[in-house]
Amino acid sequence: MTTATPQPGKKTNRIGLELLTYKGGKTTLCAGCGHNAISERLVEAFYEMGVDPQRVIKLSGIGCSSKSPAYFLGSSHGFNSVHGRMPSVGTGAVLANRQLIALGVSGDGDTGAIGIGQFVHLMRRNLPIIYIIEDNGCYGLTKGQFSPTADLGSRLKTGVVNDLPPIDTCTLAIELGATLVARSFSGDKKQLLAILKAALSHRGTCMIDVLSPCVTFNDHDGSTKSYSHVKDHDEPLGDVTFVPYFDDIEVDYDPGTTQEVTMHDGSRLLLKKVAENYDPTHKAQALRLLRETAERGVFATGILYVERDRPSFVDLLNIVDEPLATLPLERVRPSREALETIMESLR
Ligand SMILES: Cc1ncc(C[n+]2csc(CCOP(=O)(O)OP(=O)(O)O)c2C)c(N)n1
Ligand code: SF4
Ligand SMILES: [Mg+2]
Repeated sequence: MTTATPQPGKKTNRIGLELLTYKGGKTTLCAGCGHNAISERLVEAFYEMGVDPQRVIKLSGIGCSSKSPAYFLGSSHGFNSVHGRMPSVGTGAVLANRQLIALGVSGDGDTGAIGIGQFVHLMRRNLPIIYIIEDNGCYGLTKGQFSPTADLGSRLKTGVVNDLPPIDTCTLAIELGATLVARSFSGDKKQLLAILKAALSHRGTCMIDVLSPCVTFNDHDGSTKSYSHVKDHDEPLGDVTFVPYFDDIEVDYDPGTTQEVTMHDGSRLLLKKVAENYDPTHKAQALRLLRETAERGVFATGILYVERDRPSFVDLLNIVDEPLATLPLERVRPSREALETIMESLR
């Protein structure tokens, strides 16, 4: 547990920590990169929710996006893994210590290309993890080649046209079993912050695809992942408001147009609908919406799908509450008699 001696006059959160405690190293990413804005929202979300940074493990693969955990939550645990292999490292970490709050940061290349096999199995397990894809439609770190989320017909700076259809990671995540799926835009501070806070209250896999323009290689006319294109083609499902359990203030909303989802810890997610009759707990409807908006060339943003009551992977495995990582040897090593009984049963 992070200990804090609040300084008089310094603003702190509900566990007595200053915003500074949630920051990380100075970014080495390009100025204006969407990934930097996502790091800033993560700092705010963890601070405002009063999460103890020492309970957090940050996980990533390889890419500009995967470098970004160095720029927030400097006192948390961290594991910068091999390209596309973050899901298996994260699964191991959560199973070894179920008390950890796991935050995975990946890129559209790290997830959609080399890591797609690991990604699909992570999504179907409902492991408690927040999995963010910082989605710029290209391999930023290796100079901007198309990634598998690049839209059909989008153009590189060099004029090369993408002639392959994209993978929609939100569709994939919903189809496979992730229990909170959202899409947002790095430039939409309010929406992204509310989604991150909701994710921190969810018990299961949260997959958040954040459109995050690469200003150096993919921010020109002809790109569908540029700031101007995303701004013009963002179709929010409505306003997302998040009320944490410890901050149960009255919210003024019209029940006819707002859906309330109570999260596991008692927090409330209020989804003010723009799209008539959109129900984020209805899987088929969420998949239809993604297909229909993609056909029109727009990005539906907000909480696309949420399922509250599915057991998480750690519950399914009946893992004891006490972290396996801290159990003493005598409690994890079977006795000689137990081993002999097992050997006997295999004869
Ligand atoms: C095994 C392996 N193959 C290829 C690479 C080269 N490589 C490094 S990052 C990267 C893609 C990164 O793209 P993305 O995940 O979208 O991150 P971004 O830089 O766009 O944020 C590639 C292909 C590598 N590091 N390791
Ligand atoms: S190359 Fe692109 S993705 Fe990488 S830091 Fe620069 S702007 Fe961001
Ligand atoms: Mg990328």
